[in-house]
Amino acid sequence: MTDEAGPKEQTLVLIKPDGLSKSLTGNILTRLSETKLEIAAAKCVHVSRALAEEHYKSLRDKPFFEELIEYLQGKFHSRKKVLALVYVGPGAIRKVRELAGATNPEEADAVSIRGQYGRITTKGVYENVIHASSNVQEAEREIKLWFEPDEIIYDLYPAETVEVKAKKRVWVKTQK
Ligand code: IDP
Ligand code: MG
Repeated sequence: MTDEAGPKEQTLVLIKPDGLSKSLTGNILTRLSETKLEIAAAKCVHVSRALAEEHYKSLRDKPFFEELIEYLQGKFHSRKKVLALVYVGPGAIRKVRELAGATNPEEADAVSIRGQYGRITTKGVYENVIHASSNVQEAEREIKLWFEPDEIIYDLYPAETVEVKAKKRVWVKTQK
């Protein structure tokens, strides 16, 4: 449950499958902690094709789109998942983008996260270990795509309670 008013700015961060497969999670989170932003949500996600396509829908017409979708789904890596996080705080979008570095890891500042850890594959995919929202509108769209309201510790956007009738998996009760 959330009970506090949301902070001023928020951004979606994804540690992509290459970051997880290369055991870079700790390093990347340490770099992100330099921003002094706060983590307001975090979870591991098995990325469906539909989620990957929706996330990158603005790139649908690019020649690298198919590889990009497969990359985000972890098809090229041992860890077929991403770590999704919401960072909140003043200037969150700009601060994380700066730390992430340029999209092309070979053009990224050498000490940025993508400069340090990214690469271009022989297939031409930019494996740049991290996603970061690029502006306020994209941050809102992406955070709402990856997280439900109660998975975030702040009320970042207006939410409502609706009645749903749905099946869900629960833990099997074991006898003690
Ligand atoms: P961004 O991640 O820096 O915001 P976008 O243009 O939104 O960059 O592209 C999304 C992702 O698509 C990039 O992070 C990268 O993995 C991949 N990508 C972007 N441009 C290219 C390209 O020209 N060739 C191969 N992959 C690309
Ligand atoms: Mg982008």
